[in-house]
Amino acid sequence: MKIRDARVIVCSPGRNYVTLRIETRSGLSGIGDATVNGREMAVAAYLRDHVVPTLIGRDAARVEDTWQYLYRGAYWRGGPIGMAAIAAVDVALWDIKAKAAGMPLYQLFGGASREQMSCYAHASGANLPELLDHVSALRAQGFRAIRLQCGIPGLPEPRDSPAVPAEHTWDSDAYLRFAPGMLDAVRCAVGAEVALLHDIHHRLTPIEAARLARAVEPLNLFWLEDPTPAENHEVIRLIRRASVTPLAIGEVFNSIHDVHALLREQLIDYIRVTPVHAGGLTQVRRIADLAALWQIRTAFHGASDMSPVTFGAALHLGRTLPNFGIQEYAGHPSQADDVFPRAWAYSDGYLTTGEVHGHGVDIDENAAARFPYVRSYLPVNRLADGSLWNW
Ligand code: KDG
Ligand code: MG
Repeated sequence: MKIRDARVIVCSPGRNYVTLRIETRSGLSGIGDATVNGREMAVAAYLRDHVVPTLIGRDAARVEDTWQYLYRGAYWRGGPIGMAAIAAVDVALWDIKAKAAGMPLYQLFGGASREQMSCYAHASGANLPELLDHVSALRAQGFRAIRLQCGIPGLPEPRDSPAVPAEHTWDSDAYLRFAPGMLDAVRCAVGAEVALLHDIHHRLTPIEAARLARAVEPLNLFWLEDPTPAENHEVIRLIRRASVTPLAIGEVFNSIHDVHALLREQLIDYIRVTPVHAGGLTQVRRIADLAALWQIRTAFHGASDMSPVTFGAALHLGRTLPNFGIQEYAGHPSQADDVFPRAWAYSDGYLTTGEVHGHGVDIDENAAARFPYVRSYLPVNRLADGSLWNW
């Protein structure tokens, strides 16, 4: 099963996605996602210029060896760009392996532990009434777990510009005055049984995060996410000592080495890595197994910049894991439906993999060509004094 060709497809059906297709001489092909939001062309170039030339003629069946070859062979290990490139190759090779075996991918990982994966949706609003309306709409679609994000009263409107990152204003004091009441208002509106989540997006100091986690304890949140910048794990100890509100961290991690201290010290309850940014299924399986030692469950990152291909991969893995927790599901732009035909589906609060061989997601390259790449950036945050903060 030698690799005949590999090509990178960059498209923008409502937002940018980078996809790698690998074709074998036997006629099988598989695809993987390499999207790094806001830095798409860097990973596309990494794949085109440095990875694809080394793949031609390799045995597509050697998934682990190819992972090691690209990881060790680069010498410069880790990082979002290199690991997303490895992930795209890895997921495409797993896709081919499962197609060659004539099986849906979850069968190669030991078979189903569950039939469907519970998931959470995103509710947001410029203000509390808008947020509550969004929550009601999601409840009507069957979601039983909802992430809550809300505009903070008194902060200026974001300054948008098409050419450079939008500039938002951040004020941790205003946020901390508002957030507990906002979460309480939703809890009162939906009752005790709906799982409520909130993402702090790396914006607080350790002591601020500890205060918030303690203040919202009576609300029985499903989790608080990314309370502080992700680089320093030691500060999570302070939050842990202050509160038993569950914590979810890890969407920006690329490596098993980024997670093991958090897992070993039981500083988190949910690990948020995703196949695309953490080196594909080969490494994320290892991370999930390591997490299981401390009863830490998975919550693979599933914002809309994770392409439908990453969802296919994540759901097949989630279907097998004993410590699957929940899958984030923020949805995709409707234009992506034509570009990425897929077997996975949402219904009544759950996601299913489907039974198509491989990971069940394909890319229609003609449809993709109708949506050329559009340069775009994530926003940045500034404090009132003009200095930069974490967005
Ligand atoms: O590209 C950045 C997004 O994926 C991120 O802002 C979404 O934090 C996020 C989440 O929890 O989905
Ligand atoms: Mg997040």
